[in-house]
Amino acid sequence: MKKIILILILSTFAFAQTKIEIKDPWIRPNAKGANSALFFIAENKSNKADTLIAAKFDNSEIVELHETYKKNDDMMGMRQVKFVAIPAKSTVTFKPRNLHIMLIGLKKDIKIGENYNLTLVFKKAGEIKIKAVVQDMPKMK
Ligand SMILES: [Cu+2]
Repeated sequence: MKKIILILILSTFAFAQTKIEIKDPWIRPNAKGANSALFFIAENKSNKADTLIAAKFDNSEIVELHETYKKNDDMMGMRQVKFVAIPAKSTVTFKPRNLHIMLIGLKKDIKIGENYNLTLVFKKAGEIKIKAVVQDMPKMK
């Protein structure tokens, strides 16, 4: 009987988890005191939706989840969002002029070619550590 209960607990735990894979993380170079941003592809391989709720970076004063939106005058603006949903069996791309992680108030110069450790925090998948390369804006397609 004990064995059955244990299996039930374990399988419930397994179902509550999601599998999120982070691909191609990169951040923009900038000088100390300025802002940067983190971009990546988040792939949810599980059949449960998950939610990105926070990000951590040791080298900036503030880290925020941001989205880009079109203002009334057709200019592009950006604003903080509390979370970003990552639906089941789908991919969400964080890219320039779209979703991004805003790194506000850099504590040091962030230079092209360097690598930085960051952490993404998901509601179900928990903390995912990533290593992002510093590179220029990709060419517009
Ligand atoms: Cu932003």
